Amino acid sequence: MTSSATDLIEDLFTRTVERNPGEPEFHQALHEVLESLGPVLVAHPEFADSGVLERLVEPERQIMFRVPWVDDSGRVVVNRGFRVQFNSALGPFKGGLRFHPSVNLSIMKFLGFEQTFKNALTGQGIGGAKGGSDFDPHGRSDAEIMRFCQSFMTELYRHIGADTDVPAGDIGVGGREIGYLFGQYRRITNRHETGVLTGKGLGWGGAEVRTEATGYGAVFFMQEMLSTRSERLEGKTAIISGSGNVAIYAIEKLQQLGARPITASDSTGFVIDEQGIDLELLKEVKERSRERISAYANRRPGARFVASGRVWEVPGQIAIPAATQNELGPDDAAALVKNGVIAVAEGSNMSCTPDAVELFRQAKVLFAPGKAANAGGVAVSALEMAQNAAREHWSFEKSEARLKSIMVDIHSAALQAAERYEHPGDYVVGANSAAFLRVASAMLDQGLV
Ligand code: NDP
Ligand code: 2IT
Repeated sequence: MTSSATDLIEDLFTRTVERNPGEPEFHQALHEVLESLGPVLVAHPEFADSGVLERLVEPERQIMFRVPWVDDSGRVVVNRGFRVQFNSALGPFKGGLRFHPSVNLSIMKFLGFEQTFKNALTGQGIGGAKGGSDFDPHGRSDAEIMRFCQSFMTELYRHIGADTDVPAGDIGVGGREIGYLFGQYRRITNRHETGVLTGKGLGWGGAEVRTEATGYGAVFFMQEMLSTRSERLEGKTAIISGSGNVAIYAIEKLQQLGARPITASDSTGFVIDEQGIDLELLKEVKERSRERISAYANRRPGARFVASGRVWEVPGQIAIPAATQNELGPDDAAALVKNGVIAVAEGSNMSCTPDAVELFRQAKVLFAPGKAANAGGVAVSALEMAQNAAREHWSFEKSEARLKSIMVDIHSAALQAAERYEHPGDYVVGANSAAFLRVASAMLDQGLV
């Protein structure tokens, strides 16, 4: 790489950190992307000349708003709502909503920035955004969830639309929440505008496979990575974290393809089940009765609940973190490597810390960043938008086949870009370079906006 490209990147990173103080997750995501773009910038000097990078790191719009609501005891609660509309060069803003007490502007910006690149990788016409609230859904009644969603949408509705910005789910936002949000949008606007949200119910505009898409997609990506080393999923022991949407459907697809997932977790601890996770029981505990993960071990002979300890210390050949950002640090990576892990695919966004990723690199572990491995969710969201626009409803089989081919394409695009930009086999550099090229080219075509 030439020193001018390195200088440009370092200078931009320093300036961006200075003007966005106190946003560590955003800085981390920015650093990971910028540090891999050197070779692309050398090959395409036109991007530096037109200020594309400076524009890419600044969200197009950031919205923060008050969300007042009343809990079941009659008390007024005030939460903060966010929507960071990061980049719409490739299509309407698109990305999930997260309801979790940790939500703040830094987390929204990191997720919106990542989403821009992820969505570009899918090859579809979708820009990048993220939103949510510091609302904690745990332990709240259905009525409280509904009142919160209605208040949240009462502000959000004016900022979204099928051709403007299309939210979906993320942590703490699943089918139930999307239903309440859609209901309020329809009531306020007097429009049954199916294309305004994705992840809808199957009876009112939702797409087959959207629920399963992120987990299934991560497993398809894992399958592609393994095949580059003539390895197969069959017979592999898999270590999974999380027990929400992404984890559950990663486990389902792993089992269908002959692997043996043996762990699941939540914020209280993890379970280990050497016979292989009982998927029906996990769905019962997490999707239907919304209990803590220890309830799984209580009902499953032979399974153990571990309250303090790290799921990454459980031996396995493949790993899919599927809970939250920075859930896998350097000690965890070292434990996985020591136990012989051969491939890690991020189901959660930015699951691994930079030190952990570096350890995987050194140990030649196949490593897929979230923006590539978990892109299946948003990809099927874009298929949902296409079906809504055409007033169609595709079969499960057709939708799953489309998802699979999108994941195969993302894998080969990342692999080819890694090769072209001097880091063969490095999916981080490959995914960042391929995504950057697509977004940056669109921005260049569209002039200074
Ligand atoms: P869910 O809310 O369905 O599940 C989240 C799971 O992760 C729960 O088991 C939760 O445990 C655990 N978790 C969340 N935060 C923490 C934390 N701070 N510490 C420990 N455990 C935590 O969310 P999803 O499965 O949808 O999302 C999981 C990850 O996947 C997120 O990073 C999300 O951004 C990413 N993702 C999701 C997509 C989707 O389509 N849903 C698409 C692409 C990426 P607990 O209930 O105890 O908090
Ligand atoms: O992180 C993500 O890609 C998501 N939460 C899914 C976004 C979407 O619009 O389907």
